[in-house]
Amino acid sequence: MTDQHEPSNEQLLSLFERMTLIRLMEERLRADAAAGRLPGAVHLYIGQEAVAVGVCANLRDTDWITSTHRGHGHFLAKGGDPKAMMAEIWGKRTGICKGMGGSMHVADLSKGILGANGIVGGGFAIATGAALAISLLGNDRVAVAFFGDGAANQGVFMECLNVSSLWQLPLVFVCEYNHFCEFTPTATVTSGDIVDRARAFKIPCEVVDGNNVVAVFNAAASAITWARSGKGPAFIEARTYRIQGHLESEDLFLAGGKYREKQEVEEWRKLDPIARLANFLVSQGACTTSQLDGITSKIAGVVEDAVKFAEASEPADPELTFEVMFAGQRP
Ligand SMILES: Cc1ncc(C[n+]2csc(CCOP(=O)(O)OP(=O)(O)O)c2C)c(N)n1
Repeated sequence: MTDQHEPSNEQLLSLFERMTLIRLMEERLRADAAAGRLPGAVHLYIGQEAVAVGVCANLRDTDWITSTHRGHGHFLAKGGDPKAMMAEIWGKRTGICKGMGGSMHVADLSKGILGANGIVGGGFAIATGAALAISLLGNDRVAVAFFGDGAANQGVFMECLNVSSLWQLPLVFVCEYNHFCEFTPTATVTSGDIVDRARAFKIPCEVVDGNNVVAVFNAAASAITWARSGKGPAFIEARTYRIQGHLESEDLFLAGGKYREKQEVEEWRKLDPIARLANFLVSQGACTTSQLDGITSKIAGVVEDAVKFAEASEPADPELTFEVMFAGQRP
């Protein structure tokens, strides 16, 4: 697509901070889900933080993203408010959707976050529509569709590859190849390589190590520059791994069954994107371990404040249900 855009040390530290925010928010959600304190399901993004952060670091507030059911990382990476996200997941009226959407629907239009989505593949057409709007309005925004390797088997993916290429839309597809579709290893339900589907539509593609935030940042910088300059869509496949279960209560679904080996998870833990970035920064002399520890402690405080805010907030207003479900017309 275009040449390299290496991040500065300052940018690398900011990537570390944003990835740490996602990780600590989710570690806390994990603990609260296990303790039965959260209403509804949570799908955690632990291990995939480099993808959302590496891509969104190249975006502006005015750019659009669509997300998935595993959407906390995208929301925070794009600048969503941690307190408002936490309160939403807790089902509180101070949440970003007034507690009506929960984990799978965190959205903030003021930050260009068109929403997490409980419909697998639901983000493709929304992002394509946003990119069509950008194109018709003639501004220099871009739209990014984050999606999973499972979603790539939905038919709408082909439709959106086709029209975005045909109409040269400013759209970047970001496939997060985390190796699983719920409890099914992707390789057992996917023919060929997902990236070849985009290539067939003459869309420029790059496959990157999704646990290396610098690699993702560079690929995203090229893809976003390409799309923003009116050359049409671009495609990134980020190879990563889902460390947590499909959702936090997956043991109830599995009823003793298993779909992967513990050893495999442990091997991927060694490629933890946050630890890798920390090692890189320290080995390059870009910062010291104690500086990184300082960032982590600061973020732990942000997470604590978000939880306190959510806990202290009032539950969602049941009356609002009619308004948001029936667009003002009560049955
Ligand atoms: C249209 C639709 N079909 C099925 C489901 C059930 N479902 C929820 S998540 C999921 C797997 C998605 O896998 P992938 O797109 O790879 O995302 P990941 O969970 O790995 O992040 C499925 C089949 C759904 N939510 N929506």
